[in-house]
Amino acid sequence: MNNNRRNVPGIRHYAGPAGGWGALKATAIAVRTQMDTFDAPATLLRTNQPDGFDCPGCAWPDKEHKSTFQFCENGAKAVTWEATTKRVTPDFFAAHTVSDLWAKTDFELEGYGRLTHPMKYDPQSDTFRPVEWDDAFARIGEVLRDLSPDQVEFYTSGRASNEAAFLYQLFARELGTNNFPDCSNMCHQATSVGLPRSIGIGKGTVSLEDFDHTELVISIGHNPGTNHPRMMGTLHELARRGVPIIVFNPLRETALERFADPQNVKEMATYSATDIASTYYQVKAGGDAAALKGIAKHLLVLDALDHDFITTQTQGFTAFAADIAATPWEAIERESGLSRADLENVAQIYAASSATIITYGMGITQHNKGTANVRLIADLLLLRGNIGKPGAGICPLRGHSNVQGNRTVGITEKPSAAFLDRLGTVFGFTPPAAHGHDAVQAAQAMIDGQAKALLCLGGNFAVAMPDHDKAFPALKTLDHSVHVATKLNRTHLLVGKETYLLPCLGRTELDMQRSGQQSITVEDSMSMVHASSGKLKPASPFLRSEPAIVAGIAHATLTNSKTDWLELVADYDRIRDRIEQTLPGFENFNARIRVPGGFRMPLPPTERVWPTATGKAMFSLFDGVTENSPGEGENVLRLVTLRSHDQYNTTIYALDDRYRGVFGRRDVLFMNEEDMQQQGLEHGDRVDITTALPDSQQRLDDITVVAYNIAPGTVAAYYPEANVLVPLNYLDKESGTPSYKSVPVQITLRSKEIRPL
Ligand SMILES: Nc1nc2c(c(=O)[nH]1)N[C@H]1C(S)=C(S)[C@@H](COP(=O)(O)OP(=O)(O)OC[C@H]3O[C@@H](n4cnc5c(=O)[nH]c(N)nc54)[C@H](O)[C@@H]3O)O[C@H]1N2
Ligand SMILES: Nc1nc2c(c(=O)[nH]1)N[C@H]1C(S)=C(S)[C@@H](COP(=O)(O)OP(=O)(O)OC[C@H]3O[C@@H](n4cnc5c(=O)[nH]c(N)nc54)[C@H](O)[C@@H]3O)O[C@H]1N2
Ligand SMILES: [Mo]
Repeated sequence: MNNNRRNVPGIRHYAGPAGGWGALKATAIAVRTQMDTFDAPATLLRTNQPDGFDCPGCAWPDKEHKSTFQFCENGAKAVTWEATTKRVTPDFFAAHTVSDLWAKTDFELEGYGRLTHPMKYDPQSDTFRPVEWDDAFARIGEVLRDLSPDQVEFYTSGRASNEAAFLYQLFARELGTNNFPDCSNMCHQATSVGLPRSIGIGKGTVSLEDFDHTELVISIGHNPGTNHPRMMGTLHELARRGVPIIVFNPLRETALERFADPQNVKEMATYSATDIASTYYQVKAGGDAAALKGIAKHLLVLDALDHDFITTQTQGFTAFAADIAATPWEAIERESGLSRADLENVAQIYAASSATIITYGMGITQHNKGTANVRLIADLLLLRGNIGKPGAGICPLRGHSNVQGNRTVGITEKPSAAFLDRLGTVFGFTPPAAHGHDAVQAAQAMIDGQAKALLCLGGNFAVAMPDHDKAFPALKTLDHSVHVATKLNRTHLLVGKETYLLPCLGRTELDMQRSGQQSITVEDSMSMVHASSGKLKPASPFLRSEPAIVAGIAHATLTNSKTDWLELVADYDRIRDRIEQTLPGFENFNARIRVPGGFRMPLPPTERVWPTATGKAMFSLFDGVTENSPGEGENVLRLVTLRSHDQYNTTIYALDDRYRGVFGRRDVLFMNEEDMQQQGLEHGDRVDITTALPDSQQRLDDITVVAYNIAPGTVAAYYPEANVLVPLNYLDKESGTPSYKSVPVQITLRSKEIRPL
């Protein structure tokens, strides 16, 4: 590392392990700034307990939801952010016009606190004004009835409960559309499309118990120290047991290198830590397919295959093996940025393991060959029979805490005919058969003027999407937008002709309906479904639950519905009964969620039953070794957009990214020193970034270059600031997932003067 670097405000080298005392301190700060400290300990202790609420932070499971409280800094931030004592009241809105609010940062907007009252935008005063719930429902119903159903987009963010999501999809389908853009379209859609083709189901196959029996973990393209913090406990345990953990990631992520477990008294007392990755390969962004092909290539040479499994359980092996054998090492090395010797080494370790788990995240899916990437991971596992045996399997790290459950209960723009049939039979209507819009298609429909209304069950649709310059103005042309939300964000400020802001209860809060206190259910990354019951006093007496809001709108809109919506939400057991009648896997739903820990959804591949078209697990063919669009021009680098340690998607908790050594700012571009030298750049230089794709005019100005331990050829910047650089049509054609992790960019020097903070 170069020791003669200039001093750049807010940029410091971080030398310690992840976790440890730093994590405890950060939690204390989160509590102090957001919550009444008196309530905080009790609230945090209820997270992921049998009678408590499910952590809204991530979808990593807990040991049967029975364990003692698992400390988790980012879980604590998610909880305190929701349970904050700050409020956004009608008085607040009266004092701030929407134009004033637009000038605030995303960090400030959410930082004002919880929404307390249903609001309607008033164009005359340019403010949101309070409205009565029933008036809002009646007017929304009137508008929706007047539109053609396919002119309405029903967005979902994956925090919604199974109960809310099920009612929401029923409502949209009774209205007559399958337009279900959702956060999953920007996230694990490549998994939802790729895995069914490979193994017959779009979900991971491992359970927490499998981690107890595994002999090798290969971790590709995810950052658990920040995004799946409870997974660190598992990785820590494995590392101490001597299980090799091989990491593929262009950035050196601190938590994957060294972690001090705050639950481990000895490590805390002695300021020691555990090495996590046994080997760390800094693959180029988008170079994973090449790396996976390299590993497979050597495995074939070693003949370290499970021939019996391949013969009896799979199809497509011959073509797969021929393609791998024909892929030259030179191409593999060039595209992955890794050496043949390194990849052969991984193949050898893989060959020696009799039970392997491969975990992966956005580093795999958010590419223009995301679906093909996912399938290559499945291929590598199939080669050694690593699906459907203890200690082995595929483990996609899901995003939002219930994004998987949302999909299970019907949030999809491409529903199966069997599901629609059943839904129609149970609820007495004919659901629309035509496929609807995903997230990018919904945005495009708004840009083209075809979509007239947008309903958002949570989330921050416009900001999470690529290409803000196109998406933002499009939202403002809508006739009607409705946002069910806990906190204010920028999407809400993109007001259409008529816009409603409907405040809802969060996970942590007590949900009382006519029959009494309610629980909701969620499904975690490992297909465990369990109940979650909030206990805190709601942020305001005017809040309604998400199921109640959806039912309220549906009741007001669908005047001929055979469903008694208000009866359904009076007792969520009734919603669950309907889910049980509609969907396989929910037998005895209400009884089974009353057992602590809940139950697991059926996962046929774990028993080597493959619900694919052929009844076999299917090998895939990855065309070549590269991404689709290499970009144009000189000095093109590949931009990765990622999350800091202090954010939850578009929610910015604070401006630090402790483990990457960034404090009090987010306007940075991480860059390898070799690339900097080649382009004549210095640490601290200010640059402009432009997208290097045909016809693209995207740019992001005045970003500070930070010398970083990142693979050469790869640069990284924060999401959502860098979303302006991602073209809306730059995506994985198979799944529609935007290529947030591989945007070809060029960098030009703007100023050598260091930007003060
Ligand atoms: N605290 C917190 N928790 C969260 C979230 C949050 O924002 N904050 N978000 C939630 C959601 S919705 C999701 S989807 C997950 C996201 O969890 P992650 O999948 O961990 O998401 P990212 O931050 O986007 O990080 C991706 C990682 O992939 C690496 N990477 C980037 N490109 C490539 C590549 O081409 N190849 C490889 N091998 N690696 C690459 C990056 O360096 C980074 O370490 O986390 C969930 N949990
Ligand atoms: N460049 C780039 N873009 C990305 C990504 C990336 O890696 N890079 N990642 C993508 C991914 S993986 C995802 S999942 C999407 C995320 O997209 P979204 O899910 O749309 O975004 P969030 O930021 O999670 O939404 C935050 C908002 O949700 C609301 N909210 C919070 N809790 C609740 C609740 O309990 N109920 C309701 N109704 N509302 C609530 C609050 O108003 C808050 O402002 O972004 C995608 N965009
Ligand atoms: Mo996500």
